[in-house]
Amino acid sequence: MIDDLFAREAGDVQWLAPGVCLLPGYLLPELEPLLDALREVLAAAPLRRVNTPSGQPLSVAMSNCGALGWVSTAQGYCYVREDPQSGQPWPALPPLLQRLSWQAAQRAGFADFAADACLINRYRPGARMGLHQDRDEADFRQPIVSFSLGLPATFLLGGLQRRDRVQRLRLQHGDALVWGGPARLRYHGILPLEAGEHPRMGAQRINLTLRRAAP
Ligand code: MD6
Ligand code: FE
Repeated sequence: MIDDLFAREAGDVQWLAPGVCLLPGYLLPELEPLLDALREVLAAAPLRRVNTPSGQPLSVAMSNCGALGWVSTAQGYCYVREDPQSGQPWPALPPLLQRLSWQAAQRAGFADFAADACLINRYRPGARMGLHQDRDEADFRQPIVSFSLGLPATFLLGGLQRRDRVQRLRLQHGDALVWGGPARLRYHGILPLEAGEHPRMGAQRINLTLRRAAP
């Protein structure tokens, strides 16, 4: 246990592929303040089910915080300043999330990451995310920082072409994944969440993806 904590404080970094860096348990030392901040954000901008531009319901419920929020509209995917559900600006990015994402990027070798958008995804058992690329941001030199909370999930790490071979990676409660450089446009997804009950988070997985959306 002591070794385990020490490894975390020392900043465990695992390179899984060029540009893909896992920080196991990264969030755990600041978990409770992070959950407090998340609760406040979701009170102002509740999670909601959205449809793809073609009208298919996504199995994941979503919300956002930060200056920009990622939304799906009949015209396609884009970043917008206001929550379409309330007509109000998205809740501000909590300073703790700003710092945690900056620091995770720094540890992975990306200096000066300044997130302006945080997409919040909630998976219940059975929910999944099909293979996709993240390509709605202005500058692909900026990485994406992804935080996982609650039930474990299997992350699919594909290549730059949809048909490329897919590797599997397990994401656990408290993990950070930094994704950038040569990996920035790799296809990826999440397998259907297995049923379970997480001791702190219940029967769900929450993923926060922090991005620099504007130039
Ligand atoms: C998820 N994540 O982990 C979905 N995208 O639930 C993503 O789609 C994602 O984790 C880009 C970079 C990291 C990610
Ligand atoms: Fe993605």
